[in-house]
Order: sequence, then C-alpha cells, then structure tokens
Amino acid sequence: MSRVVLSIGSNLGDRLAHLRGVIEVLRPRLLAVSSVYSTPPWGGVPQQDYLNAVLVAEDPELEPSDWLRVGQELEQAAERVREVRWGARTLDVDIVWAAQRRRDGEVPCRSADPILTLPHPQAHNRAFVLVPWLEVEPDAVLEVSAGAPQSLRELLGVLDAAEVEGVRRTELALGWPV
Ligand code: A4P
Ligand code: MG
Repeated sequence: MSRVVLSIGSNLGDRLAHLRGVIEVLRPRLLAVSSVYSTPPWGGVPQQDYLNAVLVAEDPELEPSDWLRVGQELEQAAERVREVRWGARTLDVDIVWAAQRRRDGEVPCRSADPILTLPHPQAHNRAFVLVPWLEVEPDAVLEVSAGAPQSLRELLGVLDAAEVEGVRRTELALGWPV
C-alpha cells in the first residue's frame, strides 16, 4: 500500500482537459486535489505557461513503481510526445513523493534510481509543485538530498520571490470532489 503526491502539468492543447483526464482515471484513489495554478515555464525552455496541480492519492495494491507506470500511461493517453527535456507537453505526471503505509505508520520512500527517483529530485526547486502541495498538505515536509526534513513553507522561502509569485491560483475546476 502506498500514498503518493503527484504533480500534474500541461502546456499544450486543451490544458485543462488533460488535467481533468487524470482526475477521471484516478478519482477512486484520490485523497486531495489542489486548485489549478497558472505557472510560467520552469527550466529555461521558452514555451507557453502551464496549468499545474498537485494530487494526493492512495491505493492498497500499488507500489511506488506502479504509480510511475500509471503516470506514464496517463501521459501516453494524452498523446504526449517526448521531445525536449523540460519542454512543452500535453501532460506531465511526476511522482513528487511517496510513502509505504505500514500498520505502525507511514515510511517515506527514498530512491536514487534514475527510473524512479524519490522524492522527485527537482520538487524542492519548483514553486509550481510546492505552492499547490502546500495548499493540500500544509504540514507536509520534504527531505532534500537526505537532509533533515523541511516544511514546504521553508523550502518556498528560499526560492526566488518572483518565481513563487508567478504561480497563480485560478478558478478553473478539475471536477473534484464532484
Ligand atoms: N523519473 C525518475 N524519477 C521520477 C519521478 N519521481 N517522477 C524518470 C516521474 N518520473 C521520474 O521523465 C524522464 C524520466 O524520469 C522518466 O522516464 C522517468 O522514469 P520524462 O517525463 O520522460 O521527461 P521530461 O519530463 O522531459 O524530463 P523531466 O526531467 O522528467 O522533466 P520534468 O521534471 O517532468 O519537468 N514548468 C512548469 N511551470 N510546470 C511544469 O509542469 N514541467 C516540466 C517537466 C518542465 N517545466 C515545467 C513543468
Ligand atoms: Mg516528467
């Protein structure tokens, strides 16, 4: 059994429809869904703004590697074409954070495997991840490079203020919970 924090983003085609498609597929497993945010492109590749959101999901059957597969299937369903690293895409699904649920509590996953790196190696650098995540899990903490856990607010505090302010909450609806 695992619980995951997923970042979803789109900046090509019908961006909102791509994000809503993820909600439709994951609906039975969703615990929380952030607002939709309009975000400037991160990573230096000139491209149009993204719509981003963060989801918290849980499934008794899925391991973290299964969530990666689910995310990639969703990307393929959105007819995503892999071209430029950090470039435009119809849908990006990243596993930001994952934990195994045990009877005695929850154990965060750590992995340096390039196939599935956990926590996501760029999560702490990305206001488009931290701002929506903070909305749905205000008490969440993230370990950066095996360091001490830091609150999302602390991590946002060291990012460029203009980048954080560029992440703007919209009134767009993802259709969750209804
Ligand atoms: N991979 C390893 N760890 C993970 C993980 N935790 N979650 C591997 C998801 N995938 C993970 O990803 C490359 C490989 O990373 C996968 O094969 C997977 O096994 P990809 O999605 O195929 O390639 P990519 O997306 O072009 O590169 P990358 O480095 O994953 O980019 P990101 O990190 O996905 O960033 N700006 C804004 N505002 N909003 C965005 O959503 N997204 C990106 C993409 C760039 N800029 C953005 C946004
Ligand atoms: Mg990705």
